[in-house]
Amino acid sequence: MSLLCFVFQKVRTDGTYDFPLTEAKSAINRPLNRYRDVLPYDHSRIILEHPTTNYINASLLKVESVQRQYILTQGPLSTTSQHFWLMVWQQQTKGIIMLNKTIEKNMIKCDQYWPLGSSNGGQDSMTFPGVGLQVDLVSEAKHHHYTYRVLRLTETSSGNSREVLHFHYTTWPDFGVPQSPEAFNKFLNVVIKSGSLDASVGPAIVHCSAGIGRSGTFCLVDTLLLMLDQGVCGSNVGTVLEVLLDMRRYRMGLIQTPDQLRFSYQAIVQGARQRLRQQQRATNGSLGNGVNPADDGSSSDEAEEAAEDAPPPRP
Ligand code: PTR
Ligand code: PTR
Ligand code: PTR
Repeated sequence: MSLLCFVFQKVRTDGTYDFPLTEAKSAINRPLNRYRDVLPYDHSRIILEHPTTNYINASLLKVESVQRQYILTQGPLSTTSQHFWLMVWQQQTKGIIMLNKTIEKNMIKCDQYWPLGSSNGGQDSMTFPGVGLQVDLVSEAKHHHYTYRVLRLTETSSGNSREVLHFHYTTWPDFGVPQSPEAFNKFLNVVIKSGSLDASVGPAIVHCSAGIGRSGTFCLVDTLLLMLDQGVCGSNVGTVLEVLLDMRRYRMGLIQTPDQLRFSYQAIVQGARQRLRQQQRATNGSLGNGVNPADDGSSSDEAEEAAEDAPPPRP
């Protein structure tokens, strides 16, 4: 067994907790779970305010040391898309991070919960009368590995509305990894720059099909890079594993394969290098010597990619 598989095995044994799952397993809520074996613990589940149900398969994951919070959830079922939007509204979420496609391996892995748009042969608007909400597609921009959408969420009774940003990574297979750490970090940078992960807005919602494998990978990489930014830790193996084991207390099964764990390390290292280069460029710029010792020759590529995939403006 390789070292990586050994380490992953340790994550699975040490990172499996026996917290109660009473609500998720109750007869009335069972049909609201996409997978029988992926459930939110009672202690961290999101509680909806609604006359007929308070349940959704979603967990609040908190990283106290850097004040980051995420809501991890399953890809909505056709019966639970309305609960998903109610959660977005009630939690004051600014950004939704979607890491799967609605159909994978010829199977439906997630409901088409947002309007596809008339330019894609769909509708520009969807209504969810059961929760009194309407969702409109405002704009859509397709990039190589992701699509960025602006949606408008309206409470139909009051007419109050909010913009919600939709960051949809489109090339990450389930139980697989993204094409490269660079492609993933570019996406992560766009999400970070939008302000959707900031502590001043409601928790971002991160989902894939089960809301554990790809979603766990996203959160682990983002948190470790934030810790590095804030000087909270070094990116040594111990810290990465400690953070992952702690995250697994909030939602089960985060990171599903040894490859996803390996990819997390690679993306953390690539993201850390990128930040270092940016810092050194900024320092050299302020010194005005024009020399960048840490530059590995990729800066012109980065500039081109940055231009191609320019992050959305901060609303
Ligand atoms: N079977 C492969 C190996 O041993 O190298 C890879 C692998 C190992 C995959 C362990 C997953 C592993 O963890 P688990 O058996 O808990 O899924
Ligand atoms: N029981 C399902 C399965 O093993 O297929 C649960 C599952 C499905 C778990 C998808 C993880 C999955 O991947 P992700 O969390 O990345 O959607
Ligand atoms: N190709 C670059 C990369 O992802 O490495 C593109 C890029 C670089 C995009 C940096 C965003 C970046 O963030 P910042 O705006 O901080 O430069």
